[in-house]
Amino acid sequence: MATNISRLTSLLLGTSLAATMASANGGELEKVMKARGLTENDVIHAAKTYTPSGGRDEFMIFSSGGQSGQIMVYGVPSMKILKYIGVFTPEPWQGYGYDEESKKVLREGNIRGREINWGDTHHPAISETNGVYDGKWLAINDKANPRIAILDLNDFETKQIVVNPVFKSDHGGAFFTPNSEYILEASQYAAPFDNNYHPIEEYKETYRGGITFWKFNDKIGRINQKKSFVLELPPYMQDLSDAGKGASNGWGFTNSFNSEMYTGGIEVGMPPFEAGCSRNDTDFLHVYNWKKLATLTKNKKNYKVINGIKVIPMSVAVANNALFLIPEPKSPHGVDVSPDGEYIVVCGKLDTHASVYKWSKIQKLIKDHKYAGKDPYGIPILSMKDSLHGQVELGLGPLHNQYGKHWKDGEIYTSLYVDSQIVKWDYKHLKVLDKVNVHYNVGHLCGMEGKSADPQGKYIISLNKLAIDRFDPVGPLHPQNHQLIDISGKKMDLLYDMAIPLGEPHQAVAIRMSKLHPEVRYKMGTNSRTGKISKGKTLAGQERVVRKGHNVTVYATLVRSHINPERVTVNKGDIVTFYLTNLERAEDETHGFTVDNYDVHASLEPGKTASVKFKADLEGVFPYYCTEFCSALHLEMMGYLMVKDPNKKYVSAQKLKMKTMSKAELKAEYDKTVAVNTATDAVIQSVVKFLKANHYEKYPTVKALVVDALDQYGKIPAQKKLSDKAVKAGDLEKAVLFENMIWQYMVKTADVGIRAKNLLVKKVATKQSAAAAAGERAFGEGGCGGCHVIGKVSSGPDLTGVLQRHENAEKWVRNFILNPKSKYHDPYVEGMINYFNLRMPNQHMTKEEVNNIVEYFKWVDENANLF
Ligand code: K7E
Ligand code: CUA
Repeated sequence: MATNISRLTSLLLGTSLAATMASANGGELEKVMKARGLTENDVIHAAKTYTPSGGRDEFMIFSSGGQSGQIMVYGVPSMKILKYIGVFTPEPWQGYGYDEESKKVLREGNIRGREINWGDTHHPAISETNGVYDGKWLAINDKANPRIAILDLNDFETKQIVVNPVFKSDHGGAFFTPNSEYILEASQYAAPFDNNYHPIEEYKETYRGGITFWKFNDKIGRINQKKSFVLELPPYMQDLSDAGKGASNGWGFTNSFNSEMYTGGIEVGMPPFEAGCSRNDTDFLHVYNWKKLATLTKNKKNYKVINGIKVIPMSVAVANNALFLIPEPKSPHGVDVSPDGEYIVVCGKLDTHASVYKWSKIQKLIKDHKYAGKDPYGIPILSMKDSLHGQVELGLGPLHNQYGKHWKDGEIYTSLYVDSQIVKWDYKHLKVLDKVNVHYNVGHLCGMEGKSADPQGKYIISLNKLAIDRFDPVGPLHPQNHQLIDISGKKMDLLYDMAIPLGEPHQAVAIRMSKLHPEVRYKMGTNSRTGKISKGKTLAGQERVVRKGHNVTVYATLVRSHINPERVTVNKGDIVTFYLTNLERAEDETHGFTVDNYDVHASLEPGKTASVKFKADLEGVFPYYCTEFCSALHLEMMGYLMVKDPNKKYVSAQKLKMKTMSKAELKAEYDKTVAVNTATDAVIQSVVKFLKANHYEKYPTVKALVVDALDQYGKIPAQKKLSDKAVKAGDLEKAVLFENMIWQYMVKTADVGIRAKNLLVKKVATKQSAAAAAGERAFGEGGCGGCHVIGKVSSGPDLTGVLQRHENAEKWVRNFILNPKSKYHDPYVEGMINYFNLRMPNQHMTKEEVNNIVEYFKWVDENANLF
């Protein structure tokens, strides 16, 4: 491995591959490249994206999951998928839609009483402070059922869904204003704001577009629906939006694609929508002052209330100089405000140009009341020519834009749908700089914080619509393709194809990993969906079953490796609620819970309380169990729900006569179990002694493990008491069971304790040289550990002190590893072979690997006291 890295480094430094190959011993890399048909460029791309085991990424990507109604999370540059988060769609792993707490969130998304269990997610957005991503909250829209969802980036869970009460679809959301005051959501397909029927012939009079300004409370991360409002707009089919920032802070921008107000009608012999909607040469960019509009909602005369939300009529907005239109090339798609808010770049699908509008020019026209005309609804139109900074011909089908690190010099990237390219250009000096082919038909592109006030550069991800021949075939429905592009050099460099198997991810947002600080556990008893302590919070010792009429409530706890209680009997027809609290504090100790056949599931991360509820309408015996492989005794983490019919008489089955143990046998088993426990405890004590002697408390990660281990250990005295009590009562059978329980706790303690010890050894040992570290890896990967355990005699001798055992030992060891056979008749080796009944095999290590292993042995000897 180490040798490969040094070779790769020289590759990256530009040494020709052939020369490097010749000088490198073994030629392993060359062999692999040959076998897999990789070019030198492929290997460089691999080195730029490959993230070794345990390695971390620089950016985190939140991608819309499209029709899956979810959000997908992955890392850049590794492109490793980290999570799918249920948003508008049930997600069973996280219990989303299968436990009561999350169902409440999902059901907030009901529309006019109807349950909706899917969403068409398009545009995720991260909350902002001064226009910069702050890593606290994430919002995303559902185009099909106009809704916005809020996720908490503390635990990556969906916390709120709000339904737009007047829109019938939404596309231009979600977009945060620069201090997360509002989330903008523009409608798409115009429709009547009320819920009544209106004939299509009255389209111009009764169908409307609009923008909803969702008031956001960034302290608690929730939309306040009462303080939110809608701006009524003409039925122009509003498309994407962006909030102004910096110079244009307080304003918003929204595209549209049907200023013709065409209404289709293939079935009555009219040309289709696509023809009618693209007749005019220009459509309208909507420009509006949201700060002004917000103050208008303070006075009742400025708005109407429709379906419970305040709606500001266009006429009111116009009268208050808060709404303007500017022509833009026909059928535009993306509108993207520059990091300083001074430029607004619009790309039209049907126009080969990007149009760069300048805010100072727009502002001047507004200030001077210089209008080129008015639209049929009386909205002032500003001159396109006088608002433009300029236009650049980019290619066919420009859609979306992202800014680069050098945005001040004009660096911007645009996707070209029809040309299947990403183009790098200069929006200030209006020239094209570079193009790269993508595969195929790119929609959005995602820069690293590329639409914030502080773009980070480095990478662009191309979110392609078609994958065609890029991946192994999986039937007519192909995966989507996200392509990672390195933009750090002068030329863009396509690095990696990532298959997306979830839905069509329209847009993704990237944030620097260091801005995120997610939790590893909840405060004990937390209802994660509200952030408050659950009324079902149950601590150890408080487990109980409460019956009130037909309602049976089970207060249960889960901890490695049992669910308490383990038997619950109810009557057929009872309404059963299980409140489940995971008592663990240890990181990543999640338990799951389901009752077979009852379609419920909860994911219980450490500290969480969630509940499942169902009508026990099936008679029978239903196992319930933990659904996460949480521990060695995970399979035993189960119980029974027994549902009996109160109107039935059950005849008891004949008892089987089983042979039971004699008193003497029981006593022997008891003694044996106690002896095993005493021996196990001695091992634990030696580990504890080591941990204490080496000041484990100074290292937080080690300390967390020790706390968890002691937590398990602390449960032993209570069990011991029960065991002793059983002995006193003469019930050895029960005493053996309690002693077994003690052993289980000891195993868990030892399991975590030994992990802590290994970690601590690494922390307190002298620092490993690079060669010694490489040697340890070679030792592991070369299979040496199969026979040799450092510090212990295993199926081969202990290697601590091996460099003291022979004359000229380093050379001796080296030769032995490279050619073991040559020493089989050395008296010492012969003795070992006889003792272990094994011969040291030839592992075909390289000289460099063997040198490193010797360095590793030196490090072992320096730290021999630790093993
Ligand atoms: Cu697909 Cu932003 Cu909905 Cu463009 S949108 S591609
Ligand atoms: Cu808890 Cu499996």
